[in-house]
Amino acid sequence: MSSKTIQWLRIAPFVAAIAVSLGVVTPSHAADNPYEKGPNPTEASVTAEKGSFAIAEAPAPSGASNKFNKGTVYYPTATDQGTFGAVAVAPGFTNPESIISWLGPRLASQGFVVITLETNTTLDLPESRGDQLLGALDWLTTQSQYKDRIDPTRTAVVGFSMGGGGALRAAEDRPALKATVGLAPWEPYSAWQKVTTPTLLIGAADDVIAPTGAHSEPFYDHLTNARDKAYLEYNFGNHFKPVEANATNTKFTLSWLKRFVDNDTRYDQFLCPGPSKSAEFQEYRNTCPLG
Ligand code: 9J3
Repeated sequence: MSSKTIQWLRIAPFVAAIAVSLGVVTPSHAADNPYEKGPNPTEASVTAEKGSFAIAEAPAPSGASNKFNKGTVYYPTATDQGTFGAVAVAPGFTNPESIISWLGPRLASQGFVVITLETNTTLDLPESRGDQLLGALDWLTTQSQYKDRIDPTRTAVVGFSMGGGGALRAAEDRPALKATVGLAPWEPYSAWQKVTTPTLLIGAADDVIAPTGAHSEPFYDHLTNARDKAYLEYNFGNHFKPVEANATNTKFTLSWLKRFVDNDTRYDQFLCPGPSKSAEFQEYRNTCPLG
């Protein structure tokens, strides 16, 4: 062995250590972001019916908490992936839980613990729905048998129609929420200046129950203190378009939750710059780049 080779062997471990500390060499696949879950997203993965995680579902029974009625919990079964963010989902006026049930498996299989709700009564107003969303998150993160799977500091709310108004009410009451999504949100009140949580709204041009000009659009305008916000409007479709189990609703809802509950910037590509006006979309307004 030449003396040059011996010299190299002596310093090699130090060179390697410096390379690792400079990030030149990645010792394992560990992500910089500890909250990041699942493989790199693609257009196919964000629009899919199922993500990469195996999930289980179980009832959140009536009587589990006096802060909400009951619902269903969907959760990734993996226990070697760290803790997951938690998401509560509420339906709208007169709706049973089933209208939003599709979001349970879609979101859970992408790496969230999700609770979908059957509201106290189907006639509850948005404020009550907001309280129920928060009550469900509190039960899920502190009392339920799923609590050890969850990071209680990373929670979000999603709602359809009066449930969407409820999601915004929840964000107004609890700034610690990491993300809010309103699907065809409905609420006569629209002074959302207190909301700081990043908020996504999805509306449809032919909605006469929660007309975008009276709900989503003023909501977007009045969310002046939201860290980030986005508004997607379908160019067609009635009140139920934003709660349809389709690729677009999945992509935007999932990407918003990934970006703000998991700090997962891999999903920025689906939100920013976002779609242009087209046959499908009347408009997309946003605060890109996302902060
Ligand atoms: O689906 C909804 O929650 C719409 C809200 C609504 O119809 O309010 C009427 C009182």
